[in-house]
Amino acid sequence: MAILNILEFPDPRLRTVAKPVESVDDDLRRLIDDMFETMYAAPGIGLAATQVNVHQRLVVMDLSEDKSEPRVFINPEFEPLTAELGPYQEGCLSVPGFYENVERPLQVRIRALDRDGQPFELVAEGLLAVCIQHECDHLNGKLFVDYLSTLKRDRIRKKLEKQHRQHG
Ligand code: QAP
Ligand code: CO
Repeated sequence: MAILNILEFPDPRLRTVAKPVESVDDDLRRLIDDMFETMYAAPGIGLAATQVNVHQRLVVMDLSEDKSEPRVFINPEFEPLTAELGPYQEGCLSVPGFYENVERPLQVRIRALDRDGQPFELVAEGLLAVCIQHECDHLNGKLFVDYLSTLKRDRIRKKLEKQHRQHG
């Protein structure tokens, strides 16, 4: 297994729209394992392939406290089940050190393929609903900072650019 490099805002590669996975094979499962290792090492609770510069529609997630609930979403899609929005303080491995409230639909239906290529469906609310929407945004080249004011986003961008200049 390997720990992969995580792209950081404002890297333009984070704006790439990912392509659907065409075949759920051993190569893809190796990538999935590397993404879990990368996410657990960070540590994080969700990681989209876009963040490791692989532009395929693939997300890994583990919302447990003890790495006991790994979840894989291949070609994930969601539809809001309610018009009601709620705030959640989001962070992102690609925006390290910054956390801001984002409003999203509170309940969504998720459809995806699992690591064997089998379709599954689930209804999510709470952190799972927030996280899948945040990760699906990555696959479409979108970041949580895009929901903030230009002022807040520019402040975050400048601080991260300065850090990148200081230590590569
Ligand atoms: C996305 O985020 C998420 O700033 C996953 O210094 C987050 O795993 C969805 C992390 C919150 C919903 C709610 C962030 C690690 C991890 C940082 C993450 C940091 C170190 C973020
Ligand atoms: Co993120």
